[in-house]
Amino acid sequence: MFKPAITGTGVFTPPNVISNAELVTAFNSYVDIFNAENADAIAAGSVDAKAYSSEDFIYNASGIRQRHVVDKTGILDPRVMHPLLRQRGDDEPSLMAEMGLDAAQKALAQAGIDAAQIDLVICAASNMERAYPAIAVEIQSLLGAGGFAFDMNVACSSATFGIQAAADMLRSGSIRKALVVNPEICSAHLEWRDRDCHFIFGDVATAMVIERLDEAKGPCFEIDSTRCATVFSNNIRNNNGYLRRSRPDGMADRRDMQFMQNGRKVFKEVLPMVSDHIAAHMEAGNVSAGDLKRLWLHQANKTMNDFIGRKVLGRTPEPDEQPNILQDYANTSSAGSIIAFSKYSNDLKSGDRGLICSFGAGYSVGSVLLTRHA
Ligand code: CO8
Repeated sequence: MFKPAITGTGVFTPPNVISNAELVTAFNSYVDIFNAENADAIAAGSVDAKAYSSEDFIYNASGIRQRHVVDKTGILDPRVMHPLLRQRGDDEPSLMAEMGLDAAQKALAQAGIDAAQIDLVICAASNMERAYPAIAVEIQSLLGAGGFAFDMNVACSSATFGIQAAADMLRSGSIRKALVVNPEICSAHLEWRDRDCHFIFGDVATAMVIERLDEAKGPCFEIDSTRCATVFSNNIRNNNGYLRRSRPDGMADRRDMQFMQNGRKVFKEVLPMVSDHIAAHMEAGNVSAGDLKRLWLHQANKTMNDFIGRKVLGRTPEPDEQPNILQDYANTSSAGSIIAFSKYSNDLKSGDRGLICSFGAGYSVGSVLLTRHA
């Protein structure tokens, strides 16, 4: 058995930023247009008037101040309300592959290895821009990596489930060096016309190099253990899919073809699931709260993270013990905890322990216990 370690991380951050103020201005213009165009139906009671969004609500409910997106012009145009992305030819890199490639190259540079040494690429994300060929195989080809590649989707938990898959293959010896890549174009499957969720998501890509600990060239994090769990729930759902065309109203602009959630229920049901999951993982790994120097949690909601941090540590965490990035990036699905890990891990000392935990649709929860080697 070989010991796996995360030896490099990379983050691709799209340059376009949408502040809460810009988002709410665009949304409220859309509401004015919608209510004016449907004035008769609203007066007759057959259509509900839409209500304004609010900056205060967004920040207080979620902790989000802004989000990065691949296109902001379409999202902020009240007559469009979705990103405008050009159609790419089949001989051009796909957008997910392009974003993933940028993050992967940064991770490889940090690990100090060449792409040709990689023998597994996993593209782990909450949505794939096409069914096949796998985005991971395209990234493998663009990088010049060897071995094999595949896509996997466990929504917000994709990255931690990807770490477990790669770490287990590395332990058994079936692979030697892996890249887990998480390109998340959340803006393209978010319903920007729904005030309950229009503020939640942003776009980003993250990547991690996972190698044998004894082959690490510099400081790294040994993967001590991983733990994944799923419980079926309809409270976070997207019904888009390849059967759409075959249904009577197949191509209609249906709300359920974008991200839908019952946020309150998710909040109430996922919190105990995550807290219990982490406690069981720590107990199995003989890790006490006092052993943990850092928590890199899924970045969906600040109040949720504050609660989980208190539960895990048994006290209110200091800000640097449980760093949040969601104020700058919003929820970036599987990439969120990895952005936090990438940006807030280099200061840890040899022997320090930490835990990555992601959670979301499925429901799904994945945790990774790490030890720093400096
Ligand atoms: N402005 C003003 N008022 C608003 C707004 C708004 N923008 N939105 C809602 N309100 C109103 C509501 O209508 C409601 O009014 P009323 O009380 O009159 O009915 C009131 O404010 C309170 O609304 P909520 O109960 O919805 O507010 P919450 O306090 O619950 O906050 C949150 C909403 C922030 C969504 C919160 O519930 C939350 O964060 N829940 C957890 C969600 C979560 O973690 N989900 C994980 C999803 S991510 C995932 O799994 C990946 C999926 C795949 C990626 C998809 C990419 C697109």
